[in-house]
Amino acid sequence: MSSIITIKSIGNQQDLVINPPSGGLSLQGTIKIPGDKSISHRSLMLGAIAQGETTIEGLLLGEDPRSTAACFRSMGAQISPLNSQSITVQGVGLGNLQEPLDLLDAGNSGTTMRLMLGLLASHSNRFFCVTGDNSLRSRPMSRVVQPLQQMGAKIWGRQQNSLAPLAIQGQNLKPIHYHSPIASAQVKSCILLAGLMTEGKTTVTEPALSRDHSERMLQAFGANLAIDPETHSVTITGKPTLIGQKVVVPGDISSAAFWLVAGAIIPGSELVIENVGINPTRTGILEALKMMEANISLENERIVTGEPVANLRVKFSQLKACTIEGALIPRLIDEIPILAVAAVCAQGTTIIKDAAELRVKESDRLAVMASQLNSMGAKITELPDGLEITGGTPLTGHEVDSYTDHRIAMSLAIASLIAQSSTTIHRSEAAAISYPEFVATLQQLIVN
Ligand code: SPQ
Repeated sequence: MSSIITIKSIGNQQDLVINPPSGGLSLQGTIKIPGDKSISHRSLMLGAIAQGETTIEGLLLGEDPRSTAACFRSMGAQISPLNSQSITVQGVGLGNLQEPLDLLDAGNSGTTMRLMLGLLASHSNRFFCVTGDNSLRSRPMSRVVQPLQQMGAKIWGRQQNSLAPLAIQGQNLKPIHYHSPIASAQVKSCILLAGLMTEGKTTVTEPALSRDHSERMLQAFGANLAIDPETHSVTITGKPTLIGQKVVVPGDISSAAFWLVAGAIIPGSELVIENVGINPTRTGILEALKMMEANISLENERIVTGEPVANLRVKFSQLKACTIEGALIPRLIDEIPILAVAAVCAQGTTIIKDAAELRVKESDRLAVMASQLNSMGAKITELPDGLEITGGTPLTGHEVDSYTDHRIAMSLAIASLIAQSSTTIHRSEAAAISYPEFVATLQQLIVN
């Protein structure tokens, strides 16, 4: 490691120290990024409940998919060790998940817990207990427990069955039409997975379109879905035969986002990020950065097993403030922490609103980004549902904390690259949830 980047281990925790040279640095190079986290979870889950073998190329080897794999192994699916880019899953067949002998531990992963709940609640005559780490045990589960209860599910937990640990007595469920108050792929996917096991047609309508990886993959595995794009509604017909598939996981645009912003804000930078998933339900980050006048181009656009993919080239340019709101929010929800870093470097005042969901992620991402970037000299005012960021003030190195949130850890690392002195990011090991190679890639790209 160069003297610009140092890692200090304290027990299980890591401090990442970033000390940019006085003359500044730039980032240059061509990189690959890890597999898409959302698609990785879904490929493991659908592989586990399908008949026969599923092969997965490019699975994210991060902590969150490891939690999903461990849960489904303990319910009978055979999943090869997550130590290579090529994984095989021998599925148990729809309805055949076994009752696990112990707790199902979703770790830090909201996707694992919420999607899995739809499957567990609909496996009759079996009992399950699900839990997670400190962060996940404080995240709201009522958003999936309530619709599942409307289908007839029996679920118990703390605070009116809204917090994990949750106990589930599986039932034969009845189909419903659920109008979700929030645009959430986890809510939508949970209900669709419960609908898989339920006789008849189960429909979910959401106020704006959330990521549609579940819909795409369910159809590829043989489920019968009807999608109405005008009303943001999806209907699943229960009890299909699901057959194992070959899945190729594209690179995660949420991980690419750190490099898109780094390349855009650090003078002299030019980066090519290969094989990035550009599913339109995920490309809000590209639209937001375009509004900010970032210099980003898409190259070699193609379709890989049903998902659009491209190489992304980014070059430094002076960014301008913009407003990010409305239906764009669900299409860039996980990129708002790193967009806040972009806004700190933009001319003018950027407004982010309609993003109250960020308060119930792995951390309260609005409060944490505002407090941590302000401690480095940024001018950010927290709004109830967003942030108001006045750009153009130089950042100074400081001690900051990830609050054990992977996206915060990596966003603060990118902010540290433009600070005028050394920054220490406490609990930076959180990055391994979605991007284990983040620091190594950063190291590879630095030119000074
Ligand atoms: O899985 P988890 O912990 O909820 O992860 C996050 C993330 O930042 O990686 C959110 F904290 O991503 C969610 C995302 O915010 C992953 C996801 C999915 O795969 O379905 C959907 C989004 O959440 P939601 O609540 O909007 O459905």
